[in-house]
Amino acid sequence: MSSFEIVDSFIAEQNEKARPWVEEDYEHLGKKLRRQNVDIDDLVSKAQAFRVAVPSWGVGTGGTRFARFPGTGEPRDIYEKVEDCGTIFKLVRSTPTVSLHIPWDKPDDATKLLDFANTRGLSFDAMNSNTFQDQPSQKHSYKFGSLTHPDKAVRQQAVAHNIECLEIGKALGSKAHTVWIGDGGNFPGQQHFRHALERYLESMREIYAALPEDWRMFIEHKFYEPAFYSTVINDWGTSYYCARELGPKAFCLVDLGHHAPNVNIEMIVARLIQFGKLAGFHFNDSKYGDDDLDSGSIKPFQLFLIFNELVDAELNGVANFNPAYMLDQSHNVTDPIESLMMSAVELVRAFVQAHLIDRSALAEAQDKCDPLTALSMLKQAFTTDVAPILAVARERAGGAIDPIATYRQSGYRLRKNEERPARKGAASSGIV
Ligand code: LRH
Ligand code: MN
Repeated sequence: MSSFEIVDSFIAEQNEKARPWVEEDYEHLGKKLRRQNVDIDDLVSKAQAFRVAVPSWGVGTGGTRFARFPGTGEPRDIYEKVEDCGTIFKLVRSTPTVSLHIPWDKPDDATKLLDFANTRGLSFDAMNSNTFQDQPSQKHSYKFGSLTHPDKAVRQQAVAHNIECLEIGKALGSKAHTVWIGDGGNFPGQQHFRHALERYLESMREIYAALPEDWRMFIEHKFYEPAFYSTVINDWGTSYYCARELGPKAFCLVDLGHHAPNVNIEMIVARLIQFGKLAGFHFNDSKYGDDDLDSGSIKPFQLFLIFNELVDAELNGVANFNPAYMLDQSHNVTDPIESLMMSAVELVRAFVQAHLIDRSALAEAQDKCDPLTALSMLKQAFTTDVAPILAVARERAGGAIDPIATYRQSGYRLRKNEERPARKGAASSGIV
């Protein structure tokens, strides 16, 4: 049975329905922006150039330790995950890369998988290792850690797994490797803080030595979970120290959900940009812990402020500034494809709004110690409805003016439900 896909003619047909409001709103916004000496078409080009990677583990339904409520037509293997990533890319046009997680996505035939992805206009972004779960055939358990485990044999096993990820990534054309470890302790005294970090660096130096010349290594910090008392790579400071220690190919990745509530993440971003060590992002949103909620769904102003720092660095030609943008979310109660599309749109929205900031007026207000004028420069941009720009950017790139409506109208999920009967013992494809 051939697998159903949304064809370009169907997207064009749906776009016809939405065209009247887009053209009217686009023209109106164009006039408004012209008064600010802003060329709306220039912003459309910027929106079209924006790119964010989709996490393979994001297209399956996620869950919590309490429960997972599987959706219909769930992807059952890496090919169906890539197929769904292809559908997202077809509709929103800003997600041409997929970030894989090993061993969840370990391909039997890397070349076959690469062809399958390329046929859908996709390529592979940063690889992700997994030493936070024990695999059935594994010799040593990661219960008490992986790259920082007191037992050298366990550390060596974790190092070997990361090097295997590099080999798979090389075959798939990836150019970066993300290392997040859950290593830490649940009790005071359980871990020697300094020794654990020394063991981390010893292990990471071996992985770094195996990194191909043109690759980057991304260190991902997280303040807690799965360890609930101490975490070895708990904050950006520790990550930055390690990236400096490891060398020029090591950088610090900022997962938005990996910070204590109310931490000023946009300031951490500014620091890592200034220090030339910003790897990029795992975008998501959260209210309490590492909730992995949809980007821009809880704190859209924070997302905008983060993009304000990124656009400022881009416009000022900061050296070494080449951040990798990825989504890292868990979709427990929505259709993952809809959530990922909406999240990708929210990132482009924040990016375009950050390009609307009158930066000379902002700098003047900052130099004149005029905080309210400074804030109003940001708020003016943040409160500008750029939806027409985002819609035109998608449409000019062959995508959908209204991705969610077009996706729902297509009946894609129902068709996948017919094509993807549940497989006995198939592992869940989302984060649980
Ligand atoms: C850890 C994390 C990490 C991934 C995992 C799926 O919380 O953010 O980036 O490996 O989620
Ligand atoms: Mn992450």
